[in-house]
Amino acid sequence: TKRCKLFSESPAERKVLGLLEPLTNKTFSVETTSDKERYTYQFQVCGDVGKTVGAGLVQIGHTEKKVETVLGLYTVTQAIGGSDWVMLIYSNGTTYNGHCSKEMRKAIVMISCNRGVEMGKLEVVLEERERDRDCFYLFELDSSAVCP
Ligand code: M6P
Repeated sequence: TKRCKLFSESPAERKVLGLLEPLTNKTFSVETTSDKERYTYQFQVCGDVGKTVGAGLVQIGHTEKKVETVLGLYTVTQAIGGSDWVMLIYSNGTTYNGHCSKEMRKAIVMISCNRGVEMGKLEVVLEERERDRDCFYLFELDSSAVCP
């Protein structure tokens, strides 16, 4: 997790991030199959996915061009930890063209304690884009790494 750059470095936040060490060096992938658009999402804890250096979470379209959109950079990370969960936030993704006042995309990954799995499956929860600012993509992942 050393490769993650915290938005605002603090010892407590660095410690929270350290909990995720067992999840590093692995690319988590998930495909969505909504009737309108299909996407593959790729995620790494403090590591690169896709073509953009620094991208920790990307969305790849299923069209011929395979358009790749950065949802967040691990070089702009926030980590918030609770008793049995860690919320990992990557900011400064590709800017929206028509939503959210054209701000940069942001990805939130909610990692929850599950003693039964070391690394669970990445799941897409939702994309919130119907607001002026602070839009986000939300994902979930289960892992024993964040268990108390
Ligand atoms: C793509 C995807 C969607 C996103 C949309 C936003 O289709 O990344 O997840 O909601 O772009 O479109 P725009 O940039 O026009 O606001």
